[in-house]
Amino acid sequence: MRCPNKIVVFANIAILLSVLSPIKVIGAEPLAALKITHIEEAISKDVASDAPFRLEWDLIRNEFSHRSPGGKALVRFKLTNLDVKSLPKRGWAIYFNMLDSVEIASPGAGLTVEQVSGNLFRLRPTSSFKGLAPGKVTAMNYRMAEKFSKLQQAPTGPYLVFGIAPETGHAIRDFRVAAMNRPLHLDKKSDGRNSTISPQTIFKRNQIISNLPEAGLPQVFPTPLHLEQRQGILHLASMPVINDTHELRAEATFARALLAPYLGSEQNSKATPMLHLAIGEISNQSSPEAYELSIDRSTGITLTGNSAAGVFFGLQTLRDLLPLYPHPDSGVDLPALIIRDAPRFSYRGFQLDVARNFHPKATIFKLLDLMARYKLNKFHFHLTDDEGWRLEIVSIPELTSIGAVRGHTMNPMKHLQPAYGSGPDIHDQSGSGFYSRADFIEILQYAAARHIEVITEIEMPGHARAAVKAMESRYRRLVAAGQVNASEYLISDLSDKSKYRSPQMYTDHVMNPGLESTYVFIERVIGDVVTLYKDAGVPLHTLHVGGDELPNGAWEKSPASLALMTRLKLATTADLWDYFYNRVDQMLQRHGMFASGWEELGARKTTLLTPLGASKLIPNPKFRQSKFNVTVWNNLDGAEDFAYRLANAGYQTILAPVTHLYLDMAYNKNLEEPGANWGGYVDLDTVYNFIPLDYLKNVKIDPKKKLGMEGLTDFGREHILGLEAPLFTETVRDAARLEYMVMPRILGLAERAWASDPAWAKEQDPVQSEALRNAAWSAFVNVLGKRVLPRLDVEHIGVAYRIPPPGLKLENGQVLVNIQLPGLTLRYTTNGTEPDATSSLVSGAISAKGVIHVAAFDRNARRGLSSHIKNP
Ligand code: TNX
Repeated sequence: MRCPNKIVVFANIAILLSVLSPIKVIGAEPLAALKITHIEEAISKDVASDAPFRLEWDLIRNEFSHRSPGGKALVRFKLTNLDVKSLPKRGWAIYFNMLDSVEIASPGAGLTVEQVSGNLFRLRPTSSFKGLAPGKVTAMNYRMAEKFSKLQQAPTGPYLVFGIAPETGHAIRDFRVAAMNRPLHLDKKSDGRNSTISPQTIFKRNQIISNLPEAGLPQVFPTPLHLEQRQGILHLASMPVINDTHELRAEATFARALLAPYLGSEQNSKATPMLHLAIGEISNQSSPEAYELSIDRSTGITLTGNSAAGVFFGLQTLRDLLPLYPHPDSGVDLPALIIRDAPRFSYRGFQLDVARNFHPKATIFKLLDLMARYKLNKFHFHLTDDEGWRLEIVSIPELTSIGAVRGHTMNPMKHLQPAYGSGPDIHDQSGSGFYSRADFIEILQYAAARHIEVITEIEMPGHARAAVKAMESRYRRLVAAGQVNASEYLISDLSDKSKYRSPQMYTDHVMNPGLESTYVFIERVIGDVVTLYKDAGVPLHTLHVGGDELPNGAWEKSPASLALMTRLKLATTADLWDYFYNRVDQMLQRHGMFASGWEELGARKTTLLTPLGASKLIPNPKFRQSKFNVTVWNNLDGAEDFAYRLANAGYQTILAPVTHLYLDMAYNKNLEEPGANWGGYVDLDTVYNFIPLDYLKNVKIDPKKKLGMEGLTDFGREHILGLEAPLFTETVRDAARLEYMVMPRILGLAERAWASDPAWAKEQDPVQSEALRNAAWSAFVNVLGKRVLPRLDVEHIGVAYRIPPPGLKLENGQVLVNIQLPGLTLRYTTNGTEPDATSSLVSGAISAKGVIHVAAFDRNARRGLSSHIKNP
């Protein structure tokens, strides 16, 4: 991973971050080590050299007042001139990204902070700035609109621009985010309460987990529907002859690849029983993904699927039955058994956002492999958003030549500006990038071979800034060239005076439904996507057409929208919304597809008469008869039951609640845990605890509010297609971070989506239910820690799953240690250093005195987050 700016973080945070962060943490570098360039020399050559400045940022304090009980953060920038020349009084600015808006820019010391666009801000001198002599330091304070509770809220990707070379950005590599003195800084009452998850709290949480003997653990993950152990074992001495049919050629190849490390690739038909692969009928199971796997001493291995997908997922089960470590010389012993298995839900999805930060094809392949391994079958590909358009559309090259490039420019018609710390360089690998036609076809085929459907998302009408800017640029270029049809694909009304602001702070990012060219554009994109699937030889059933978060106020002062509303006698912009999606739906239908979208696709914003003016989402009566698939993400603030209301109204519903399944939420509130927190914190057990068809049962809602909420009806049940875990990537810049956020939480999703409703979820008695849940949870984490995750280690796939921090407790002068994933190796030190692969093993209570640092390690000696405690 490349990062344009190293963040230097002091002291303990630095150590923690070094485990976690894609941001490279460096020690305090001596000044001499920094490459100091004469900035003037660079400017004269128009070279984007690094800026010879040090920038420091820190939180002064969170402030809580009557007017802002949620808190605001008072923060500070400090700038040190490391150049041999003075920084002039004016004619420069430092750009950076930041996820929060600036509330008060107090122009202290002649500096101010202002928003450029979206999450791009700049620090610049005001008229009272006196310049900054070499070696001198200046500082300014400002306020953020929210309290500071996650490191991700700190600025990222700073760079300096001089007015005399306004297109050249000089990265400020010496950028430091100061350590937070947590209790004082972060907590409302400055007493440390509630501001962190301590090792003691972790210990308490982990106490319900028993360390179970490996031999008795369930062998197959996710839990199969029916498993019957038989007498005896089947011994395979060499690669079996695989008996398959033409439709199962790919599965046979996959089976051979699975077995080869254990048995070599040479077949010996006399010595080894056969592996029969077949498509047949699995009794009482209608799912095409159902399979039956029989392992028998005399007949060998027989795997039958209702379709090839069933056979494929059955092979994933066979993999689970293989020993962890291959011993090619001694062959393989498999337990005699029969497994009859089928998924609980037909939709078992994972969503990846590659717009905010681009992720290369290799990462996608790795993810698809992981999905297949855990029997997930829908890859929702969030390819376009405000900060990037990542799919080559041959008919409209500007979408990627402009919309897939981020870097410094003052001219938004050239390419997009930096976002999420991508920095000034247009070659930043997370800021810029897209999948070419060939790449995308390869991805579609790779997924199809694993029985995964790729659901392509083209975001509209909001979250469309990359496309809006690219099309505006195209328009201006063609107008300048005197072309008559310059506006062919224009999707924004250039005379729009509407005032709105998206959650990502954009004010110019929506497609306009009043322009006919908007529909021409969408039709063209759909047409190109259809061709891509056709060329890949992969069936296309649906396109995800976005729909989320159109801000209030959009379209309202657009002459084009207003003209259309007058012409069609539409009363509100909500009617205009219906008109827009009706047309999009018709286009999809002409291609034989149905529309998928975020929940807003099936929602209508209404206004409650009492209390006056409060807005309420209702299932949109207009599209009830449609085949829309809606991905329901918002289960906050009165919308807790909206997913069920949609399903009850007849919408085909996919549950993706932010509070339980959003993988961009941090695991917990500790500052060093990466991720966002607007929807709460999502630990492994949060995902595990989700009860798909009765989730109101165990979510925290004010009981008074809960009373009026709708549960799922039997009619609604028929419309719940399944579950999806989305990963939005504002804070995910590289593969290691991505894997940390996905794994192991996605395994909680896999279990919920594939396995039957667990007994604890159905049990009505709360005490019983709790006891059942604790036992099931214990088994689950033991399976993960002893079978599922070690297999990835042993196969050297290199998945950087999160290794949790140990729980610690002081008792009778000893330190007790536990861990969320039993099976990981625990090591400790007593001299204040971080444990490494040679540190002492934890083999019971630790009686050593001093500050005890403990960390868990995987089977490749990769260390997780450490915890420490003082044993006086
Ligand atoms: C909301 S959830 C969004 C995304 C953001 C995400 C961050 C949804 C459909 N929209 O645009 O990336 O929050 O968590």
